[in-house]
Amino acid sequence: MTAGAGRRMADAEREALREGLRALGFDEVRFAAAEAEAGAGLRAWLADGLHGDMAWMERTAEKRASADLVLPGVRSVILLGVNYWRDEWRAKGDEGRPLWARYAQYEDYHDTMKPGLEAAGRVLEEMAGITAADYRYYVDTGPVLERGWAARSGLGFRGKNAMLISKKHGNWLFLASILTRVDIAPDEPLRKKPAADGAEPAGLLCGKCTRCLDACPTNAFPAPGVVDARRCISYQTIENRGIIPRELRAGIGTHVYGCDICLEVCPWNRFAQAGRQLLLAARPDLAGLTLQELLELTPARFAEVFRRTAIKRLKLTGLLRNACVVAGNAGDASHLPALRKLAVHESAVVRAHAVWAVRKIAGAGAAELLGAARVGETDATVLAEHAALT
Ligand code: B12
Ligand code: SF4
Ligand code: SF4
Repeated sequence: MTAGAGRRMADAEREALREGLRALGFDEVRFAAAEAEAGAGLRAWLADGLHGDMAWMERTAEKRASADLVLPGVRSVILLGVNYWRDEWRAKGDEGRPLWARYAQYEDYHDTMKPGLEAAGRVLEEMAGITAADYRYYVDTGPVLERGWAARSGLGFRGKNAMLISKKHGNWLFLASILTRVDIAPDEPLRKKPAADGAEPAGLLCGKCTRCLDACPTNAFPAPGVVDARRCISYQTIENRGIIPRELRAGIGTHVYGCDICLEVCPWNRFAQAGRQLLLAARPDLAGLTLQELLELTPARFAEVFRRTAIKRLKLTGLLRNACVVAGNAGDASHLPALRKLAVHESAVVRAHAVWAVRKIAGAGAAELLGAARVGETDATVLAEHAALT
């Protein structure tokens, strides 16, 4: 441990640190004391299997519940928010194009925010007299309950939609955190008295509103503030790399990557203003892609269009799978030729969803359209989709 570790920062230093981090591009900078243990909700969520196949959430649960296991001797958590709202989103309709989660209409935020976090670390080192051994920073990827800490720091509150909602920026904030051994006086949470288990309650400033719970097309909220990831479009279209359960496909509508419905309907967004985007790189072109273009993506075109975005991690097969579901839901017969080609794609996952989409569009005529694709099919999952045709 270095000299600055464990030392209480003076108020003036603390405010200078806040300003220094804001100048780097973080729109919100808040502080929380690290002693809290509030893992009960996480443990219940995991025990109920609501995390689906995200085994990494299970593996890291104890660390997520206790910051001291991530950085022994941790005293404070610095919460950082980056506003990703764009004004063009308020006015523009989607003109029937596939929908992309707003957070994904940027170069991958994990990458573009990283230099900001590195710079933040250097500011902290200098101001507090510590070394890199006395802090850890994360943006989404670390074993940290970012929304819980953000609520504790007063950055916002946890909505019934489970999002960290800021009074100023609404639902449109990326979160990042720095765990540090420097002792920084904490900011006040919106609710001054924490719940008995240390958790910030969901829905603190929601009142009687239930818009997000009512709007979710796949009924993914078993309770306010709790998401059953297995039913969430975001999980199914991004995290699940295999077959999307048939009963959820209709609810996916035209969402080709992620879902913003429970964020969009929230009245707290009315105050959101366009972000400074100092740590983001917008990709407005993605929203302009047509469904036909997606269904015809080649490996080379996929690599070119989705370079540096988070979507590249889904890989071409994942995106084609999602595009098939969107095409089935769109019900436009002009997509049938592309879908018939995908029904003989090298990936069984793509084939299965293409067969489903042809059936949705062509109904009784699907068996004839897919006759050639069925010949030679050996994969059990794809055969099950073919069998459902009759
Ligand atoms: C796993 C995950 C998912 C999963 C599960 C979602 C879920 N609701 O848990 C899936 C794939 C479904 C998902 C979807 C989305 N995600 Co996501 N996801 C995560 C991730 C990696 C972990 C979340 C987690 O721990 N979930 C487990 C549940 C139990 O935890 P929780 O919701 O935080 O609630 C518990 C804690 O807050 C705790 N708690 C309460 N008070 C306190 C106080 C203290 C001091 C502590 C320690 C804890 C604590 O108790 C709560 C439960 O009882 C985080 C990044 C991170 N490291 O936190 C991003 C994150 C939550 N996702 C994010 C985003 C943007 C999304 C999507 C909007 C993407 C999209 N458009 O498609 C959707 C929104 C869905 C929704 N309504 O939640 C952002 C949210 C930003 C914000 N303003 O809230 C995050 C923070 C990533 C980031 N760094 O910006 N996501
Ligand atoms: S992101 Fe979409 S599918 Fe997931 S909980 Fe919100 S509204 Fe439901
Ligand atoms: S939509 Fe309503 S209930 Fe849902 S988070 Fe926003 S204010 Fe709360």
